[in-house]
Amino acid sequence: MKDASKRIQQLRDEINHHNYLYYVQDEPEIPDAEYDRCLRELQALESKYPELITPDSPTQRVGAEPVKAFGQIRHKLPMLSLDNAFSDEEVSDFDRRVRERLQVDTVEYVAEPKLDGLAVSIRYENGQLVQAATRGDGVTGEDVTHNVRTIASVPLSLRGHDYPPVLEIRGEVYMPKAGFQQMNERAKAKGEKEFVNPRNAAAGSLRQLDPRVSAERPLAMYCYGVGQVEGLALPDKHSDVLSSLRQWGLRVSPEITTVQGVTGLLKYYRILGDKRDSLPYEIDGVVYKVNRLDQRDQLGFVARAPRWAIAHKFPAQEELTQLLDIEVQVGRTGAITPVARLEPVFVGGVTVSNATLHNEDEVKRKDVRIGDTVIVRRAGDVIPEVAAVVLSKRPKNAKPFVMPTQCPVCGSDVIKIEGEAVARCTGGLFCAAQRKQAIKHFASRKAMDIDGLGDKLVEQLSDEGLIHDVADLYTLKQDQVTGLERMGEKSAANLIEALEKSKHTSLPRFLFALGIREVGEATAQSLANYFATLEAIETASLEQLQDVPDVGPVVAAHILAFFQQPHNIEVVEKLIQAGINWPVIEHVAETEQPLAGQVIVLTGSLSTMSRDEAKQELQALGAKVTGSVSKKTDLVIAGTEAGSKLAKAQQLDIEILDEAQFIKMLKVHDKSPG
Ligand code: I6G
Repeated sequence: MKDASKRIQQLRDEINHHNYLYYVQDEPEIPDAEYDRCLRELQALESKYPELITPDSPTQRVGAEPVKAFGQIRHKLPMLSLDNAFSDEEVSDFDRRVRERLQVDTVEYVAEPKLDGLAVSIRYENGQLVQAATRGDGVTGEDVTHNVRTIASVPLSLRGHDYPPVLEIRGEVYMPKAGFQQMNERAKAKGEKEFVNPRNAAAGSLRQLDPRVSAERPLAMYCYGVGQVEGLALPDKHSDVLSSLRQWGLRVSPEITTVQGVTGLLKYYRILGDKRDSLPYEIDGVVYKVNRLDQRDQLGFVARAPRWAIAHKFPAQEELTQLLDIEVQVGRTGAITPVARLEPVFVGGVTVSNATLHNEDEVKRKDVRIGDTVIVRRAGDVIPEVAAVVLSKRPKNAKPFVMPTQCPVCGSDVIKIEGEAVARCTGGLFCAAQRKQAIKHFASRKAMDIDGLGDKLVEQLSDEGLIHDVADLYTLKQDQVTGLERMGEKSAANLIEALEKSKHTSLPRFLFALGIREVGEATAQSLANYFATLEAIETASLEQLQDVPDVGPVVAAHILAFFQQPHNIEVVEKLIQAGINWPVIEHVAETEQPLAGQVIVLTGSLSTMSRDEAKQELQALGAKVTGSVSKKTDLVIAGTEAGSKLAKAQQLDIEILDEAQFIKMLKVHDKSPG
């Protein structure tokens, strides 16, 4: 027992020390795993000797029972509020007033970030955390001791021995941006309501009756000052007080610094403003405080705000405004995004009149309706978004959003496949919004392989109005192309030649080139194998499409929707008219294909063909080519330098062919190259 007691104390000291290095110094010394090991050892010892548990043990952050209601705590010293400055002039005025009252030429200030969180006061008696309260109305706050104890960066006991017997510290509890994002992503995945911003999330988390809930929330805290202090005099400068707090294990922002005069204040404001987006937490401004405490006493207070401090605010990142309408935008890939048209509002430093609503599910989840008053948020360079609706301000005639069934750009059907969040325009080949993307894909190497038709040239040809859809490519004349940026006679002639050459293709390549959603190379190959002709694919039913190996309901729905659009069919016909052709595929029923149902893995490099070519050969014989070896694999084809996949195949006793055997197999099925 004596040994256990000694070890328990040792572990507690060690854990507290590492907490200090991690949270206060921001310089962890040991890996997380080692820290966890110490904590687990302590937990094990304490459960064996429960009589040795003390409230300040690092294992005792979460109290056992939820509270029934929040108690009220009267602050021994009021928690003040701060005056605000919104411009450089207002900061200059503040500095002038301070200098005049103090009758000095220049003043030393401490400049600090103003975190967008929740102000709290935490009381330590003889170094032990005994109480924590919210600011409340500044005189009385709520008792949140049980929840503040769960915040890992708040020490349960102070470091060292030279702290005042009574020390009340003041600071801001906040939720780091990363933690906020993760929490909201989790809430979203579960279909739960998300928090509007980290501040609300911090407030909601601190105001939990059950500390186990708070403990799950990623809260943190920075101290910015002191309240009641008894039994020991503190240093006579604020900057030194903050250093003392750090020494006692309390977390103080590393961004805090001393500056001289108004020039120093404004320079700090600019520097922190530039850093704002890259900080791991949200700040809504900076706070300037006179550094010398005797000067503070001289300056005193007006009403509830000190004359010796002021908050210099950044432009707000959230504002209220009216949602006038919801329109939809069609993206390059056909994704249809609802966009809020707003009564223009100044937010995040710019005037915002449009904000994204992401997708239909988001609109439903946030219950956004036309006519609502909404919170618009613009943080940094991020696209402005409608963060939430103010339901109490909803007018009676607020109108729910209805996703259009026709694309507003090209009139094709809009479909939303079950399980997908995004609705899409199905006029991929024709829709002006998707034009450039469709042409780039069509020309790409694995599609029509049009040599020399890169992304830049597609942009130019589209912007010059020379092509509107993929079929227009085949109407291009050399003299139309000559004279475009970096296009001389020779390059133009080469392009026309490449276009001619591309006309001789294969059905799988052509299908892939159409850019039907979810139809990649392998699916295109399977469709060609199964149906043999384009007409058969164009007219296939949903059920027939699903009979193709690898084509499930989602892929089938995309294919069906694509060929149901008259505009897409028109473009396909224009392409055939232009002379696109492919060798006739002898129709082979899937069951008659020699490798039907076989799952094959290619690994290592082959000397006679590329992996892509080998894959196509195998798929043409009905095989399914996959990327990893498993029990479901029937055959592995191993070229030179085959590594772990070959080893796994040997281990699983799967049949393996080398390149020579593979070529022989293709020959047997009359599919050998050359
Ligand atoms: O609400 C506050 C946020 C940050 C503050 C504050 C602060 O310093 C960084 N400082 C004081 C003195 C007060 N409120 C009253």
